[in-house]
Amino acid sequence: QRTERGRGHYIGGEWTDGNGAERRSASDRTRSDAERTFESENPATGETLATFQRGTAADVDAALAAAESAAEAWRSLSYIDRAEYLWDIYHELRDRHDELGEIVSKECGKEISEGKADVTEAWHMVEWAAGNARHPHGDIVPSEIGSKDAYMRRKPRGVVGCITPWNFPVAIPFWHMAIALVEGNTVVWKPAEQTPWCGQIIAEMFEESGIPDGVFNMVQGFGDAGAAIADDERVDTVLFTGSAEVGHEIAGNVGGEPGKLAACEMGGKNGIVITEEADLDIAVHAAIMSSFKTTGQRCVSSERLIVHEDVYDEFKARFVDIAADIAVGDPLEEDTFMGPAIEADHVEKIRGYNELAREEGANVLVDRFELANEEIPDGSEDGHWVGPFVYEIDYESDLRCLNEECFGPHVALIEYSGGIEDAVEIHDDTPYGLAGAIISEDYRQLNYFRDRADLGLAYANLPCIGAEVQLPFGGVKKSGNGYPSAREAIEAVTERTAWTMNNSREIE
Ligand code: TXE
Repeated sequence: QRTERGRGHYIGGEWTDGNGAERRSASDRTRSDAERTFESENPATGETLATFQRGTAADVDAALAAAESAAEAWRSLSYIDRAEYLWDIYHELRDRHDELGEIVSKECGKEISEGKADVTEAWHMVEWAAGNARHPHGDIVPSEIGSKDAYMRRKPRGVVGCITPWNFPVAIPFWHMAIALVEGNTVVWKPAEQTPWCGQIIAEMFEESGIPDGVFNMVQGFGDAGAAIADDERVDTVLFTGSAEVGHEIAGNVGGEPGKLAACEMGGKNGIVITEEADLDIAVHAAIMSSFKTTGQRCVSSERLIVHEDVYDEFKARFVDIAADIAVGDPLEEDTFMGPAIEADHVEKIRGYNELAREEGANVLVDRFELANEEIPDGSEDGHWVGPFVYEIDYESDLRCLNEECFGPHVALIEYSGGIEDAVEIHDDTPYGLAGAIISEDYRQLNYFRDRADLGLAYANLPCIGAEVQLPFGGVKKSGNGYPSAREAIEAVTERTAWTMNNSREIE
């Protein structure tokens, strides 16, 4: 089988495989070809899609130099002129929606409608960021002195480093980059190592848009390349979406550098509260979607269902019935609900959390972790298959299975008694605080949850998934440290200048 070779990194308006000796240190030159490349894999089949160049600190260095030298000319353009390049990409995303959606499905295993939704979300973000170029970018405020004007004006921070995960390989990069670019920053981006093909296509879109050389740069590779971006003093803002471990490391390092900012969005141990006032049709739908869509691999996926004792038995019976029967299979088939996990290591991580739950006292209700042979699509035996794992467990504060993110189709049912305050206490009893939902017909319970639960994204009578680019997207506690995404990212990629101007000849 022929393996396609990726085009390498996109730096300063050129594709490069990064093997140029002039940009390599002596130790880089002695590395073997195998160490310089990595493979993108189809998680549903295990087959290699293409081989890509593995970026090094030297490649990041070249990309940052290109971004720095393009910065002055780029920030001098008007917002509207900068946005023109993004509008080009917006049309491209729309025109190639289905084709790109299929590539997302192939490279990250999402079932096809979700693959396409990833592209839809990307164009929503680009539309918002480019449209925002025509909106006000500051404030005019009253001054304490009659003859004085007082403004807040925004200006770009400079070079923005973007580091993104594999689970939304098209949407999340645009959540970071579209705003950063329209606001006048130049960008160095590292896509996730699991989805370099999507990374290459996005870089090609920027190339075709005619954006000036060096404004957008992309380096393929692993965490070492990500760290080289995050640690470099030429980077003014780091936008990161990924694991809590890496996000906190980046935020911690950046915290030691005055003038540098990091905005990081990490995972969650999200919960859905189903009260005694819940409509159970809505509750079951919301819980199924939130637990199993994207094979549980969304930062907002739910791994805890906190259910009132009055409705517990009925909810459990209905939820378990559907989970036991969910269609796991070929992500390119329209009737598949759940595709595979992203990679072999991740299957082992999920296995570990399923076993941990058993050790910690779980009563397992559905265990489809090892799929039956007939469930695995023909010719896909090497895919990274996992099925739903559902358990009930007596709530205890320090159980690891109720505190740590599994990032798979692994979900706990927890029965509670008492009022909404008791449910929210359990809900908040994790180190994370990203997303959560409440299912209830009582507006007092909804409002209590909205106002008191520790989270950044609260859903009422909806699945605990989905995002609106017009709203902030991020969390509290271990889940968030600034907003690298959507509307609020504007704060991380701009400086505010307080401008006061004397309009009279009087000297104060
Ligand atoms: O994340 P990483 P991974 C969670 C989820 C998952 C776990 C690990 O629990 O199981 O994280 O996933 C780059 N400096 N989420 O390994 O390692 C890396 O190359 C700078 C939740 O995918 O954080 C990739 O581009 N960069 C999450 C990006 O960081 C580094 C989505 C994310 O990789 C780096 C993904 C370093 N030291 C995982 N190390 C969500 N919020 O949805 C790695 N990277």
